[in-house]
Amino acid sequence: MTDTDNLAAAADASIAAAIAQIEAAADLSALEAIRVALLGKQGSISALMKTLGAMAPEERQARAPAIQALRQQASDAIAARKTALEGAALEAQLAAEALDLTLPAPEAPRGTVHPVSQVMDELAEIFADLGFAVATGPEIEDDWYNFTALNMPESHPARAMHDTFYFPDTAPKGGRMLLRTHTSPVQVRTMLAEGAPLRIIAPGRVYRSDSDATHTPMFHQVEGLVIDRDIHLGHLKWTLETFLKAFFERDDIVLRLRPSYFPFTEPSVEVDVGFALVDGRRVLGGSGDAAGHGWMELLGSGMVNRRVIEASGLDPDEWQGFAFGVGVDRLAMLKYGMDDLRAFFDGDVRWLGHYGFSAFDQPTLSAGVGARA
Ligand code: 2U9
Repeated sequence: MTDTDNLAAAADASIAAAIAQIEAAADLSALEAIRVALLGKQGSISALMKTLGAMAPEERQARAPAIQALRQQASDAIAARKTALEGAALEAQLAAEALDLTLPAPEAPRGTVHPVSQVMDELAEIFADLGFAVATGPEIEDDWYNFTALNMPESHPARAMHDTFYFPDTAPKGGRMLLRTHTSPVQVRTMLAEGAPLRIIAPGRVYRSDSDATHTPMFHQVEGLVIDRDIHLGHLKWTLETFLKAFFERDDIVLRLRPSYFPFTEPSVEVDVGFALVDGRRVLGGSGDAAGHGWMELLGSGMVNRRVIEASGLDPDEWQGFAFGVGVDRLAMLKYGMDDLRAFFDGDVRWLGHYGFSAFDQPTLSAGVGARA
């Protein structure tokens, strides 16, 4: 017998063993290991194929069909085993993931969306329609962003009026760390990061050391900021009117602007909304000057002080803007008829069950932002 005869005989014997091994492969990775051992670059059948190259042409002609048949047999057996294993794996998965469609539906979820979250979603929806993006920032601030950049230097009396919660640590810029007393530092950060023009609202939690029936140490604000060229008070009034009409879903909302003072705006205006007394309850709408009507202070606003524009990295001769601020909790109470602010933060599931919203009630302008299903 020649060397090749020996090799072929050995191969014949081992192919039977190999096929037995293939058929016994328990899973796809065991099968792959066998494939590599037989048909891989260093595999035994590949080695046999290489012997063909060294043979004389007549011998090669004689031997080649058997060797190629061997390779074919092995690869057919591997393919067949692979199909069988994959089928079994799928069957097992289907059996494990079977759903019993005759089971009763799970109990409806009982969680609700807190009115503050609902109102924040409504605000985002209304202002998105006016081209405003939502901006957020840290609740732990340093006094430069919270005060100094907003035209309240160290000695400014307004700082004392904010009842600030200070941390014992010192801020990176040397000032003090604090819990933000308003969301205004978000606008400063956004102007510094993005420049102008800009249209943003900044909703979020703010903190003041103040606690009674109408004040909680943490509450929610939304502030708005528009920075562009040639912005004036008319833009401010139109924007607030459009926002409040959409939010309260009434076309007869009337605003009254009164001169006021805030360090970060100049001129500053407080905004009152007209209401009617209906059965002793205040219902927003109509002029506050009509008989049986009155004015309710709702928002603070004004043209952004040029010193604030400067501190935020912009040229106040080129860029102007208006800003406003309003309490989100207050907006929620007015719109949804809640009378005790403290209940907002009690986490009482009965209150949430009563005043909360379904997660499926996404506010949309087309359906009325506060529509309940
Ligand atoms: C920048 C410039 C100006 C935001 C403003 C008010 C007026 C205001 C109060 C309303 C009720 C706070 O929640 S509240 O107690 N807010 O009166 N806020 S103007 O002015 C800004 C903000 C950021 C850069």
